[in-house]
Amino acid sequence: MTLPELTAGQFDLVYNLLSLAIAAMLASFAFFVMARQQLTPKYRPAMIMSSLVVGIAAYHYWRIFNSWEAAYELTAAGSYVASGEPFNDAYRYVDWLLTVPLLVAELVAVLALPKGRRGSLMGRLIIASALMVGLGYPGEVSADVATRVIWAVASTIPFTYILYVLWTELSKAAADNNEEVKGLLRNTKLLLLATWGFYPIAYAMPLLGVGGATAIVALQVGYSIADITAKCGYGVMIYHIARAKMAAEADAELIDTAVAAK
Ligand SMILES: *C/C=C(C)/C=C/C=C(C)/C=C/C1=C(C)CCCC1(C)C
Repeated sequence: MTLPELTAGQFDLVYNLLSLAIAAMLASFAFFVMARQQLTPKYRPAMIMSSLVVGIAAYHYWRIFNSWEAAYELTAAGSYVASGEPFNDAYRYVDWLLTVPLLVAELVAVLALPKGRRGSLMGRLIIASALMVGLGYPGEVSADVATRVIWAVASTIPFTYILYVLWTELSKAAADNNEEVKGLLRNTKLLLLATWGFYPIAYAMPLLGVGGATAIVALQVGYSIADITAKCGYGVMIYHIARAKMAAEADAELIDTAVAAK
């Protein structure tokens, strides 16, 4: 893709958001590492995966940020033009290829399903995640509208499958839990739909008749905001689910002990 000329405001908006994303990922990494110690062993794998997700993303955002800076140069007139160095969009897709399966696994881990079910569920979801990201990439790097649409449609098939499976699993899991956990699981479903649904919308920007400069800015801003919410916000949500389930399990244990003592 050729890089369009940007106003200083447009260039800075992307620059500052990429920088914010690095800060958010690093802060979340510190939080998830410390939060793990507050959880019982059963829930720790979910927090370890949350830390891996934001750690991997912090590294990739740092690379994207440097690539953005190198791809543009300031003109005497105060606008930004392509420097001749390409802007590397592949970092994002490599990041998703690693972090999307981990995000899915994180949720399956916190639900603490029986071992057999968990294994087959994770296998199917990880394959679907890889397909979704892999099929989206050829369209992302193409400036041709038809190519962009075809790969988007192909990528939407595994995308719909993942959301459908996670949605039904979250609904099923809610049934065996108390009101607090139910509320958290419901909010997680909505968070998933809202954040994951944002990616195809950002992807579609260049198709919606939005012109060169606006399209690239909207795409970068959209993906960065979606990533911060889908990785940091979602990890915090998973932490709250684990805490609420631990509290419910501790209550159940107290009742068991009281009954046994009678
Ligand atoms: C942390 C990164 C996450 C959660 C990335 C999620 C990415 C998607 C849900 C991407 C979906 C896409 C489509 C459904 C169609 C168009 C191509 C994609 C890859 C943008």
